[in-house]
Amino acid sequence: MAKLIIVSNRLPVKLQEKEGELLYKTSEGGLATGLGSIYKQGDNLWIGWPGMVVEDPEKQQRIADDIRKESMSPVFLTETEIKEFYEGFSNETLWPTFHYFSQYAIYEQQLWETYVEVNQKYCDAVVAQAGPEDTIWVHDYQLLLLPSMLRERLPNSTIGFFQHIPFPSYEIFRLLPWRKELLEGMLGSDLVGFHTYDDMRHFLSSVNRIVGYGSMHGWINTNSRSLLVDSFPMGIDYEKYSSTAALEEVQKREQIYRGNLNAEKVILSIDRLDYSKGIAQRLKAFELFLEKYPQFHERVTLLMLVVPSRDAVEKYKELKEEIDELVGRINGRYSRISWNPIQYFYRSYPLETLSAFYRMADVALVTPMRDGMNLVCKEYIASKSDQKGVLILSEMAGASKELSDALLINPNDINQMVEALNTALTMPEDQQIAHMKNMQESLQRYNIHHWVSMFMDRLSYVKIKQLSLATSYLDDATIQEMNDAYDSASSRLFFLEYDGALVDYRNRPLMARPDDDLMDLLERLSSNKKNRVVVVSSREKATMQDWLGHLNIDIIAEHGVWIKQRGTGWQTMLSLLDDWKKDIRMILDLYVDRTPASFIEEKEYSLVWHYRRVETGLGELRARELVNHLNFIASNSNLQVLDGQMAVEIKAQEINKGKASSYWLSKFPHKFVLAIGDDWGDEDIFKAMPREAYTVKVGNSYSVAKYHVDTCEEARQTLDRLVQTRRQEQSPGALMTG
Ligand code: GDG
Repeated sequence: MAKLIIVSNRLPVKLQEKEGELLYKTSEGGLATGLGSIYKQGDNLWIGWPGMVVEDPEKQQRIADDIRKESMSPVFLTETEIKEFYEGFSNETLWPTFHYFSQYAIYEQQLWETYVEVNQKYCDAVVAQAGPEDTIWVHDYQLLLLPSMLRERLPNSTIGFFQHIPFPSYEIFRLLPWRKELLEGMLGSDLVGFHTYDDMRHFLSSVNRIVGYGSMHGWINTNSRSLLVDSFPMGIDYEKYSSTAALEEVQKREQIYRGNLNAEKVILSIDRLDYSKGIAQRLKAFELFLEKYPQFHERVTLLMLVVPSRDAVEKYKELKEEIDELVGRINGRYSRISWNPIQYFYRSYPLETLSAFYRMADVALVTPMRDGMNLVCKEYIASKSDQKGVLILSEMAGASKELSDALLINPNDINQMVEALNTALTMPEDQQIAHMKNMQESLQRYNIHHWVSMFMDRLSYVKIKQLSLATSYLDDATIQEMNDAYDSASSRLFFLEYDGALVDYRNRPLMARPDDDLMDLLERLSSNKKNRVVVVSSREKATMQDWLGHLNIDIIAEHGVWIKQRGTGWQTMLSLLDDWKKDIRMILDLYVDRTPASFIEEKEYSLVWHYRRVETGLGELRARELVNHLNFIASNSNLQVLDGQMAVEIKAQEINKGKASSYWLSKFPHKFVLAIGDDWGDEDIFKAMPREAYTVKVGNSYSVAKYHVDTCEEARQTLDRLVQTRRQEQSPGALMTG
């Protein structure tokens, strides 16, 4: 039966060795907490690092056997890998960059290389366990390269990727020296998920600007596949937190702690030690609050838990020192014999204790500078059995997008934080309950099970959609079949689109001149008497004449306005008016004025506005505007607007490449037909072809063509193979003398 394989840097277990005995302790952290409830179902498996360096192969095997019973499989990392891959590239390069602390980021080639190697190690571990039907769900920023590594080894597998931390804006992401490789790594997925819409749009914008793939409603087309990017705000195991909070033992603990704290009101703060969590800023705000509102002295205590994390990394050591100093300073200034304004603990606690703290807290102060989601604030809400309590939440946390009933603050605005504390501590109970109720209802519905099923449903949907969009890849078997059909045919017709199918797109249209190899290929193809080769283009006839006019081929130029049969001159079969051009030209000129680096190409019966060299994003924006504008005008005339590759073209409606191609089909015998095209306009050619024709699209976006190849190079190779296998036909003399 198909299974789900979860892959993350860390397994949800922490391995320790005490006096020769191996101990397995459940690990903290949002991801571990979040997925804890699903990976043990059925044959599901979680692959990751068990949290301890183990070099002895025998011991490694023992660990693998032990945790297999818990549906886990280990990836063992060496001391150096932990240092360079985990502490180094993941936590000192990616983490600060993705949390908008790029001034803390280090860029070291050695760390990057280890990051690549370790991602490869995870890939090997997954490939060793994965069956062809399995779904692989990769998690987080430590494994950004894994989806494309897996795609290479398991091309047909279902791969989802979820990023738990923010995805920064393009302006920040572009600072990374390995930005392109990282994005390409993620693009191996079928579905890429983020917590928020903002993360998603930042990712799409980086993909567009750095890798060059645009997107439509979250779909990215990479030329070889389509994948979806979407947002999935992660929920918590609501039931677990609300039922733990209702336990008698937890209620007893709450009473004991409250008595010990000796404070009327408790403000709670819980985080992993991290500069992104805004712990120092929060302390400063609390200090100012005590200064500004002395009436709360001896009445309010800030209970601050900081869970030790990454303390081998320099920046975290510095942060720990800063927090220690601030707490010392504030307590030194305001403490009384019977009251401490801050109770600070640098350690982690069992769930029941945490739950008692959540119950006890009158206010939860969750003020990260940046946070992908933040689960602590959600757990606080779920633990509030009596619905009393106030959440102060940073608008920089992903959770703020859902929890609009919280007091939302900007963590950089210390005065706003101070006022929010006062508002929270003085909020009437009925208001607290109203807000809490709304938030509880929402979190109950959008819980962790909902999150998992949303992600998995979407992943299945992507797979189905991919199949319905796909044209089959032109594989060796089909090429062989095509060769045989070619071989036995007494007459053959070829429709070959020039730009994008025979020749790659270039910045300037005139730079895409045919190269020697292409000339040679066309000559060889057309020298066979049974072949009739038609090169199809939207280009002007003068250019086509200049470039290909001397060959023994037929040409369709300007979408079919002009045609040239071999051995004859150019002719147009349409008596078209071009008096519309003057008015449209004026509109296009306006767009050139507004869009630096765009330009107009004027053909005899059409006009094209090119935006290939325009700043990414701006060109697309203007093109949308222009298409709308022109469509409005075209609806009352017989003009047609083509939204093409980095160009918008407007032409008379009755002209299209399909109609022109039909002329050849009606006039010349054809026992074998091959049509190759690449873009929107070429669909007309495919549609005009007889059923038995071979129709091939370059690129893998939706098409009526039967087959696709990925590049112009492959299209040329396909033609080359036809000519090569048939060489004997063309030069029988060579055979006789040979
Ligand atoms: C990343 C993203 C995103 C904390 N102290 C103790 C303890 N915890 C548990 C909490 C909570 C988890 O740790 C912390 O989760 P967060 O979401 O706040 O933060 P990260 O670990 O940084 O997680 C984050 C998350 O991934 C999920 O996508 O929300 O933005 O940075 O569950 O309860 N648990 C126990 N004792 C403690 O002392 N048992």
